[in-house]
Amino acid sequence: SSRIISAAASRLQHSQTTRRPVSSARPETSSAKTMMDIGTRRIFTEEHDIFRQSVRRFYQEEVVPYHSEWEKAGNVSRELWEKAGSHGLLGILIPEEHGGIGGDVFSAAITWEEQMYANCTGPFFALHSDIIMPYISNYGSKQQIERFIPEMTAGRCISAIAMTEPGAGSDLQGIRTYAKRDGSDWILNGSKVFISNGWLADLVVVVAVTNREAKSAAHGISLFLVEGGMKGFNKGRKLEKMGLKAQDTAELFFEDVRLPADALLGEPNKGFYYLMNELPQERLAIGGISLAGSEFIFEETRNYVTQRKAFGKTIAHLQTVQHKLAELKTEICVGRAFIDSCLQLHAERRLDSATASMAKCWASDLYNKVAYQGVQLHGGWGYMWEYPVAKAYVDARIQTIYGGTNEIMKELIARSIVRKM
Ligand SMILES: Cc1cc2nc3c(=O)[nH]c(=O)nc-3n(C[C@H](O)[C@H](O)[C@H](O)COP(=O)(O)OP(=O)(O)OC[C@H]3O[C@@H](n4cnc5c(N)ncnc54)[C@H](O)[C@@H]3O)c2cc1C
Ligand SMILES: *[C@@H]1O[C@H](CO)[C@@H](O)[C@H](O)[C@H]1NC(C)=O
Ligand SMILES: *[C@@H]1O[C@H](CO)[C@@H](O)[C@H](O)[C@H]1NC(C)=O
Ligand SMILES: CC(=O)N[C@H]1CO[C@H](CO)[C@@H](O)[C@@H]1O
Repeated sequence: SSRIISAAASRLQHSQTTRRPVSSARPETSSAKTMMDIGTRRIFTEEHDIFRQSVRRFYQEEVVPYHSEWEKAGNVSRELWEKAGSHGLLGILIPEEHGGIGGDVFSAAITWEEQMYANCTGPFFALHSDIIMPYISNYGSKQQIERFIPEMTAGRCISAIAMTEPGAGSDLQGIRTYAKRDGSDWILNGSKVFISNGWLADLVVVVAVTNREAKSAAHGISLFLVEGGMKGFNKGRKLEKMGLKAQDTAELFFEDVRLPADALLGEPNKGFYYLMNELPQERLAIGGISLAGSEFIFEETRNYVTQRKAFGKTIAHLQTVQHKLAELKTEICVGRAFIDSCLQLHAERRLDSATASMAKCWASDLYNKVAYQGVQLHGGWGYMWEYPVAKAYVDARIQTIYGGTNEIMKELIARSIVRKM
């Protein structure tokens, strides 16, 4: 019997070595030297590493040196968008035949992560590329795709999506913005608030009621492509926010804006259905952004405590500090495993709404926790704007609110639990 066991063991060993030689295994975040190391995580390949290197360089050269100036101005430059376009950082998930890059979700995730690792939250490329462009690519007509997608990929057409109104956020069915048919045209009336990229936007996907008599509000909502410069479309002020200082979050006003028939995206009264279809990718992006933000702040904090001295030693010598770092690292690595699993599922088109909601909810809560503890471990310096941890503290705060609040995420998760009862 020992012969049988050893034969089985050798077969097992053989199959393991042929499957994946141990020497080429990519370390996971938990055993990597730092959480931002290139060449880690089994979801990526060497091609992804090369791409990550170029994205990292882009952020260091084109974004970091100018970000403080943009924070003061309340918006990034248009030039930056065009540079991002020429580096192939926009529209990664959009098929090449539609004018996008035709990349995979792992490459898109690299751009989310590298932006957070550079601690620069001004340009909301992820919203443009991975949230808005899919609406046009998936539901747009041939003409709409040809007209907008290549310009968006090039960064010459900056986009926003306008759902939220002063009186309706979580309850999207409560919106009042109304588009009335007039012959083959539409006349759009209403206002939107908290619109990311809103100030710079050349193109806004506007969510409006088109049938007030629908059997439920969800059946009477449509999406419109509204362009900057259209008569009656006015941008209000850039809103003064707690964080995301370089992000141009704005108010938008529509006063009898005459829209041609081809401004309608997809079919009339299907808007709510389109929104529901596309939200998992938005939630995965926020989850991925939040988790990468947590990793960056963890590393900033680790660096700080190993340099900062108190009572004759670095504060990293204190066991309470070590335990806090151990706790945060464990939670981040647990979160990383889940986010990477969601990326993998999404690559296989198997990420469902409840799972994406878990990613968004968990990772954004974690980001807030890591930022809170990071500030605490930095002491008074953590309260100073010049330290990335101070920026992260306020930038993390929005992640639990936009893209559907975490309370709404729990509603969606819960629905998938009790449906089976
Ligand atoms: C910086 C920033 C950027 C944004 N970018 C955009 C954008 O680009 N486009 C866009 O359309 N919108 C955007 N938003 C809007 C954002 O998505 C909304 O603020 C968010 O969905 C919450 O809506 P609300 O502000 O109306 O809050 P409310 O819906 O009024 O919620 C208030 C509180 O009530 C809770 N609540 C509401 N309903 C329920 C429920 N059923 N169960 C339990 N709790 C509930 C909420 O969770 C929250 O805690 C942005 C907001 C900010 C601040
Ligand atoms: C902000 O955007 C405007 C265009 O709307 C532009 O003129 C300005 O240069 C931008 N600010 C900075 C600091 O780039
Ligand atoms: C749009 O609103 C204005 C004033 O708020 C109103 O006079 C006008 O009739 C509205 N247009 C439509 C098409 O409802
Ligand atoms: C560590 C790090 O990348 N810090 C950068 C954070 O962003 C600011 C610009 O807002 C840079 O000046 C820092 O170098």
